[in-house]
Amino acid sequence: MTLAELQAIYDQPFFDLIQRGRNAYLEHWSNNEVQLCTLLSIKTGGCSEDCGYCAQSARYTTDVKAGRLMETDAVLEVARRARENGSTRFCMGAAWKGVRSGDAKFEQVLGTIREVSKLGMEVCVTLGQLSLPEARQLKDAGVTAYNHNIDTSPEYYPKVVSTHTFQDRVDTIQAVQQAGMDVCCGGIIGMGETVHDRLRMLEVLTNFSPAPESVPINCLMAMPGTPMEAQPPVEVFELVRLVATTRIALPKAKVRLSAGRTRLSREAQALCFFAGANSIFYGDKLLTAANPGADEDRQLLAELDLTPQPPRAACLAGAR
Ligand code: SAM
Ligand code: DTB
Ligand code: SF4
Repeated sequence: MTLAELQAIYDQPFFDLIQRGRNAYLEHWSNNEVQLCTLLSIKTGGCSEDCGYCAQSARYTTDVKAGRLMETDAVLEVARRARENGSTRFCMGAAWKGVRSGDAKFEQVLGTIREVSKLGMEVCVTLGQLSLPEARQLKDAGVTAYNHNIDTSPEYYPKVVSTHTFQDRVDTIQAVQQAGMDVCCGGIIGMGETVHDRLRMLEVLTNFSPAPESVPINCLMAMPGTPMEAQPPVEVFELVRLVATTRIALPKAKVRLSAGRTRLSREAQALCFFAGANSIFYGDKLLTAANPGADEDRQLLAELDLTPQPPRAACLAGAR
């Protein structure tokens, strides 16, 4: 899609926009299902990169304590619990600039993935930059999707990060596509960017080939100690508009209402679901920051008559 097309969609009267989002959703998805994904930070903090929003960067003094790479058994325990609680996707994140074949830590993660993938959930990892060999190894180990966000427009990106480029992000995404993994790619709003930047980000996403399988929309969680600690919260109707526009532009993608739900009212979240969001992070913690409690989310979904999306048949087939 072109920027002008996206702008025209976004600028419609609010209720026309969310109705179109709902219609695009109904055309492509089973009615009223929301995918539940659980996140786990398997390697927290101490990251070499300077992403201005991130509490895990070693460059900022934040509340995050750097940790070591988690052992496979400890990860498996969390993954099993996530599955028992109803999650059908498990996403493991590492605060790394990237990964390289042959590196002992990467080998350890591959071993962990081989075990987690036996549980019958979609397996997602987010480990930073990689090239084709690493992408192929991840795919062979059982990863179904790789999360790597472009985060904002190409123009605004250098204001957010200086230690790698927007093109570096795109190169990693291309390697993931070449290896045949699903791409999970979205961004953050509320970092001081304009609506134009948000739509430019969507323009880039719609021109990926293939289109991303899922699109996380994060609202900035202003983490104390980061350069963005004083950013004001996102305007809720701007979030709903972006969700609807994403749903219309990428009708087959899972649109994941991601970080920042702790600041959203139940009513605001309901509007996001109506506009086309059909996935959330589920469980009390994101990577380092808070998420609504699982009980609270279960209750909200029940009151809205939303049901958890079942796991994909292909994932169940591999399950023990
Ligand atoms: N290091 C890897 C990378 O940069 O891709 C993986 C982990 S990184 C924490 C994953 C994503 O989390 C980022 O791309 C960003 O979109 C999101 N994120 C991190 N901190 C955030 C914050 N404070 N608020 C909202 N989203 C955030
Ligand atoms: C994504 O887009 N959001 C998730 C996941 N992909 C890895 C991470 C959100 C992180 C929020 C801040 C934190 O927990 O530190
Ligand atoms: Fe490191 Fe990823 Fe955080 Fe950037 S977003 S500082 S690469 S963990």
